[in-house]
Amino acid sequence: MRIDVLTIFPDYLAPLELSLLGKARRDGLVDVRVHDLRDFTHDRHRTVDDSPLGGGAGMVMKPEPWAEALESVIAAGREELGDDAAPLIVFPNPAGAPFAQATAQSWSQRPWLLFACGRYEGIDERVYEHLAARGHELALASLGDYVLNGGEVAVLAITEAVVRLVPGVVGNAASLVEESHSDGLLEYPLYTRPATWTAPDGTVRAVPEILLSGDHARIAAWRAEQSRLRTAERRPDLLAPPAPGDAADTAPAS
Ligand code: 6GU
Repeated sequence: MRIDVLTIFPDYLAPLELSLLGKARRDGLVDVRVHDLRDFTHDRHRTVDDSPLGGGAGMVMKPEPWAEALESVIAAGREELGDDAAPLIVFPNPAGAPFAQATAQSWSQRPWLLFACGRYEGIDERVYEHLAARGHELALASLGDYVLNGGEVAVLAITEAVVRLVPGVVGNAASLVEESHSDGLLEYPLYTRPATWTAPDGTVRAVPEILLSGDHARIAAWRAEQSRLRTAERRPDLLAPPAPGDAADTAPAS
């Protein structure tokens, strides 16, 4: 999988070198390239923003550097991946569709993701229009209902969620099946040895007895029930059927 990231803060993406993601890169499973948007400006101050037309607070990212940068990154990618290669261009944006495990599953099967990190109030709308008119596939993705200063932290989160689903990245594929959200529910509680643990305050805490029974069918049923109870308690929205016309009633954005 090829991943390009366009940002005015390339250093923000340094954690992509670490841990599971860094290993996936070294193993040749993902090829990550981070690009500085300011390299596609032509003025002395390397300007990427300007005040909003029509007035209002904050700054808006100018269309010229974005169009030039995206075109350049796509051309460079095609040199390596072939002329027919086409990225999914992802704009992390609090006004986007919610990024969820189903989105991560879908994107993990893509050969090429291109993340475009906006800052300030956002990117000039004509950049999206231009890309769509040129036949590019765009996705606006949000991490949740709160505002970050820019897309970089979202790219770290989205990339980690996506890359760990790429075959070969997580050693034990079975661990991806049982985790929270993979079946639409929260994960059941987990325990390890010692089966009877004396906490620092002297309280003796034993694991649920069924886990020591060796009865795998009953353990599976107990875990399924725990998942359901936990989901009902913490995330009832995951159990409620979506109302007709809700965003969650339609297929997730690819
Ligand atoms: Cl993807 N971007 C920004 N700037 N803020 C966010 C977000 C994304 N998701 C939640 N808040």
